Amino acid sequence: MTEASTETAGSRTILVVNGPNLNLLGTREPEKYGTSTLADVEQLAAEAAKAHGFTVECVQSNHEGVLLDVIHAARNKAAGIVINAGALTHTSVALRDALAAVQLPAVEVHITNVHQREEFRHHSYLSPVCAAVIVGAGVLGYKLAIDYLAEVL
Ligand code: CA2
Repeated sequence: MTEASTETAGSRTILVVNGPNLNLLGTREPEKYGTSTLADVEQLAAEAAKAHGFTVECVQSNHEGVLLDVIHAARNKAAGIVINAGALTHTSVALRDALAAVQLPAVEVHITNVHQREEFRHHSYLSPVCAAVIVGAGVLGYKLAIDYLAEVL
């Protein structure tokens, strides 16, 4: 079998996952999260991916179970994952287990510098199973995450 024929159909797709409340981006608390909307972030991600010959699949959900299903499905569709799990970052063993199970390179992104915020935001269940973590770079962090994945994939 040639190398090309072993490639899965979705191997140039990067899954971009946004968790709870990130649908509110650009509509509330601009001093904290900036003025870009979720649609802006998804466009930024798509453009960054395109520059490297990748495409993105973008999903936002306020429901942990939906996020788990999307991560499981990525196993057969995506080459890597960019994830901002929102507050679930600090609570969800289930999301960590899902990321570990799919064995795809993942980058954890946070718009804000969580280490400058409340103590409970300093711990992430996801960081130990992610290849890289980008915090505090604003929405630029999504582009940096895709640049990184394109480099290592
Ligand atoms: O800095 C980040 O990206 C966070 O993942 C954002 C989460 C927070 O719980 C994490 O600790 C850090 C909160 C997402 C809420 O998003 C909003 C956006 C605009 C307005 C209101 C909420």
